[in-house]
Order: sequence, then C-alpha cells, then structure tokens
Amino acid sequence: MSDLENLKRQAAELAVEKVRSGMVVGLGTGSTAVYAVRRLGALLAEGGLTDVVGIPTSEMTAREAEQWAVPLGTLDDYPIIDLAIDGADEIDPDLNLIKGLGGALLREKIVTAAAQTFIVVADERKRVERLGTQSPVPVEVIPFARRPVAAYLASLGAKVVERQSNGRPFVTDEGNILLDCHFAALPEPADTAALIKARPGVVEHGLFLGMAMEAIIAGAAGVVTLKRTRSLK
Ligand code: A5P
Repeated sequence: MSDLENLKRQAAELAVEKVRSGMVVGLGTGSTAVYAVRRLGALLAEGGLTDVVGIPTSEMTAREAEQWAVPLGTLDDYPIIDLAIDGADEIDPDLNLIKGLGGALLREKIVTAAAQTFIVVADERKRVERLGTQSPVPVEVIPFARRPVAAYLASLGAKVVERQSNGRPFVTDEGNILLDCHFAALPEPADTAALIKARPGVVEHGLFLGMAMEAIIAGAAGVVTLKRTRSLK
C-alpha cells in the first residue's frame, strides 16, 4: 500500500473507532471513506461490533459494503443516523468542506444532514486555508436545466465544466448531471452557496458548511483531530 493510501486508511480507521454496537452509520463515498467501510466489515466479522447498520451514500459504496458484509438500511427505515463518516476534497480551518469530486454529493449531503455527528476523514492534502483554492465546487443539476443553470453559474463568476465520464456526461445515482464550478476565489462561501441553491434546476452543491463536527486528518508527521468551534448555521 502506498504512503498516501496508508494515510487515508489511518484517518478512516480512527473514525471507525467511534462506532459503537447498535449504531446506524452513514457510509461515505470515495477512496478514503472506503477504508471505513472495510474496517467496519472487519470489526463486524470478528465480533468487535454487532448490530451496526450502514446507510450508503452511493451505489458504489453499497456494493463495497455488501462485499464486506456490512448490513445496509435505508433512510426510510433509519431516518436518524448516529454517525456519518465521509471524505472531502477540501477542508478549511472551520471544517467547512467541498465535497463531490467522487460524484456522490447529493446523497452524501442528505446522509450528513440526517446524522447526529459527521466526522470527515482525509489525508493532509485536503487541508486548505480557504475553500475553492484547489477544488471546483460540484453542482448537481437536473439535465433539463443544464444550459440555463450553467449560464447562471458562470454569471456568479465560475468557469463551468460539465463532468464527463468515458466521453459522455457523468450521470449521478439520482440521474442528474454535475457542473464543476471553478471559482477564482470564494471569499464568502455561505453567500455563494445560497446563490447557487436559489436557482431552479440546481438540486444540490458540494459546499458542506457547518456540517462536519470533527476532522481526522492523517499526514506524514502523524494524525491530527480537529473539532469545529464555530458554526455557520
Ligand atoms: C464523493 O462524492 C466525494 O465527496 C468524496 O468524499 C471526496 O471526493 C473525497 O474523495 P477521496 O477520498 O477519494 O479523495
């Protein structure tokens, strides 16, 4: 396993230490969150945990969880999640995030919003001083609204790029497209988030503001745990 994969694994596995038997756990999507799913599966298999139910944030994660025999449920059955564990593309000092480069931001945000606690796990490359410095803001859009919404997002100052997969528009688990919005700067992420969300045709965006309670970030020099001290909510 490469050093980077090891860092992702360390962060994800530390978050899984907070899972207790009987919990409903939000299972994130991406190359970091996958290690949490695998660790949960291993703990369930060896009896270190029992009666855990996972709520997957994507079809991909659901398949991974099935492979590791993590029992799955739905939000219909479990509308309140005890703990969600997920990765991120950017994490600022107040634990505001950009998520969605893995394409699952809508279900991720729904699961996170239903969670009593959300822990974000990442390697140190994801830490930024200001959101928007190394990642675009993905915006999930109903296909019917593609062009007017793209023009609207451009009017907010973004360079808008429709996400592609194998030469065709990327389609999310909910049947929508993603417009990746590259902003030169995001001085007021909450204002930008509100403006994006206000436009009909936009389903959700990848700005997760005031949602993460804790970040577990693994780096070459060790693991740091950050707790949110200030809320934008
Ligand atoms: C999935 O849609 C994303 O929000 C991921 O959580 C995010 O892209 C982090 O993924 P990695 O852990 O693969 O970097």
